[in-house]
Amino acid sequence: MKSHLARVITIERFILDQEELHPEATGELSNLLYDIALAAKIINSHVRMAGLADIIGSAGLINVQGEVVQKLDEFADATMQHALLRTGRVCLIGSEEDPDPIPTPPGQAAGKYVVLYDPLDGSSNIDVNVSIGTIFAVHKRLSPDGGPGVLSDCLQKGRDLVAAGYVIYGSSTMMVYTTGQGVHGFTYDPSIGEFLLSHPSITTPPQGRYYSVNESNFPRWEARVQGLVKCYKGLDCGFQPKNSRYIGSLVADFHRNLIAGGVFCYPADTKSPRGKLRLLYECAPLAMICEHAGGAATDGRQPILDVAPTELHQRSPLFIGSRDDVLLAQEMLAEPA
Ligand code: P6P
Repeated sequence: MKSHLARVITIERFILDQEELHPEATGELSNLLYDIALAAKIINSHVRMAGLADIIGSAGLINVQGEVVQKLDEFADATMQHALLRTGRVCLIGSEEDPDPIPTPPGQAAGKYVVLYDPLDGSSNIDVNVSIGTIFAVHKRLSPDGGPGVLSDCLQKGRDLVAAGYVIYGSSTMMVYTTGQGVHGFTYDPSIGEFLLSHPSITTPPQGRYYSVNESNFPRWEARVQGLVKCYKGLDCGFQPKNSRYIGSLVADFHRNLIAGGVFCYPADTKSPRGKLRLLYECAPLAMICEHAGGAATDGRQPILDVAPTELHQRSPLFIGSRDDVLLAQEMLAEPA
C-alpha cells in the first residue's frame, strides 16, 4: 500500500539538517539541543506517571516515585542539570529552582554555552492535571573560554540568545524551539521514544482570537492596562472582541496563542510591581520564539528582547503573542498615564 505519510523526521535528524545549513557550525549547539531533548523525554516520563504515583506509592511498589511526585519540579531541575553539566558544552546554568548560577563540577571542562531554564513551570497545576512546561534559553558565554562561567554570562539581552525553546506536557508532549532559523514543533511519540517533526516553520497569526490574562488582578492594574484589556474585550475601542482563555500555566497559554493566534498578558500590578514572570528563563526565550514566528513581546515600554538584565531572577511585565495585539499594548501603555 502506498504510504501517504510525509517523511518522518526526528528532532535529532532535523537538528543535524539545520546544522548542515551552517558550514561554520561545530556541532556543539546541535549536541546541546539533543541533551535538552533527552532531558525532556526523561521529565516527560515522570510527569506522565505523576497521577499514578500515589496509587503506586500506596501499593509500596515505587516509594521513590511518590517522593518524585511531591517534588517533580526538583526532579526536573536535577534532570536538566545531569543532562547539561557533564557534557563539556556549558560553562554555567541558571535555573528557576536555584538562587545562584550552577557551574560545571570540578574537573569538568567548561564549554562555550550558558543555559537558563525553568525546569517545570506551572508545577502547582500538576495535582489538577493541567498542562505544564519546561522553558529554556541558550546564550554563548561572554567570559574567556576554558575558565569558569560567571554571572554576567547569564545577564545577556534576549536579542543575543542563540537558541530558545519549551516543552509542553499537555494532551501530547511537544518540544518547540528556534535557533533563529524559524520556529519548529516536534510531537513526542512514546511508542518509539522520539520527538517527531509535526509543526515545521510555525507562524502566529498577526491578530489573535484570544486574550489571556488573570482578570482577578484588574483592580490592581494601572488605568492604561485596564483600558488595554477592555479593548481586547471589544469595549471602548471598536475592536473585534477576543475570546478569553486563561489556563494559568504560562507554557500552555503561550502555546495555544502561538498556534491559534492571541495575546498573553501578565502586567505589573500593585502586588507585583515588576510583574510576576521571570525575564531570563520565561519572558526572553518565549519572546525569541514569538518574534521568529512573526509575533511580538513587550514589557509595556520596550521589546522584551531589548531589556538589559541586571539580576538572575528578575521579573518583568509581559505582553506576548500576535503582533498587532502586542503593538496595541505597546501603543496604549506608552501613552502618558
Ligand atoms: P496567576 C504558574 O504559577 C505561573 O508561574 C505561570 O505558569 C502562569 O502563567 C502564572 O504563574 C499564573 O499566575 O497569578 O495568574 O496564578
